[in-house]
This record gives sequence, C-alpha cells and structure tokens, in this order.
Amino acid sequence: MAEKTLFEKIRDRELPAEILHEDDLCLAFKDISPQAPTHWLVIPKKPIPRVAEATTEDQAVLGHLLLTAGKIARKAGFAESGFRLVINNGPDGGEAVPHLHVHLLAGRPLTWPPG
Ligand code: IU
Repeated sequence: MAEKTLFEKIRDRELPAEILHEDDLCLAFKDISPQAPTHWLVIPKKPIPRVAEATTEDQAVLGHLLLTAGKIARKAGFAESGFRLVINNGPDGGEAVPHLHVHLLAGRPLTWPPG
C-alpha cells in the first residue's frame, strides 16, 4: 500500500491539526503556517494528488470542496469582506503537499497578482 500523505495522516488523526469541519467527503483545518489572519485548508478525504490528476470520477468531490470552502467562509463572516481560494498544482504552482487542497485565505486585503 502506498505511504499515506501528510494530509491523510491528519485525516486519520495520526498528526495533529485544528479541524474546523468534517463530513463524508472532506476535511477542513487550519494551515500550520498561515499566510493571512485566516488560512484554512479544505482537503478531499480521498487522496487525489492534484487537480491535473483528478478524473471525471472526482467531479462530485471537487464541487464539494468549493461548496464547503464557500460555506465555512460564509459561516466565519467573510461573505461580505471577501476571501480567496487557491489551489497550487505542481512545482511552478507552488505545490508542496501532493494531496489536493483548497487554501482559504481571508482577514486582510489580498494583493493581485500573487507572487
Ligand atoms: P501547498 O499548496 O502544497 O504549497 O500547501 C501546503 C500547505 O500545507 C502549506 O500552506 C503548509 O503551511 C500547510 N501545512 C500544514 O497545514 N500542516 C503541515 O503539517 C504541513 C503543511 I508539512
């Protein structure tokens, strides 16, 4: 069996994380190195490595990640002030953990374009 990704270990409570939301398909937790006052990660429980490797089989879970990110952002009060969702893919995209995750950043004005 393949070695678990870091985020599978968080999913399975083998590594600590501040978990904000969990359901059948995904988990949301605080990023360990926040780049904004609020920086959360929303991950699929299924270890899809990155967007480029997702398949049509993953369509429902991919949609669920965005809906969940929107829901928890709204619940935290960011619907009006705004927030940013980011998915890094591959080396030039800044991906460090090969388990698909949506960054949710909020709590300060975010500049554009990103670095
Ligand atoms: P990236 O998109 O793969 O670069 O993002 C990985 C994120 O995972 C990054 O923001 C890290 O701070 C974060 N992270 C974490 O939350 N907990 C950890 O134990 C580790 C990384 I290692």
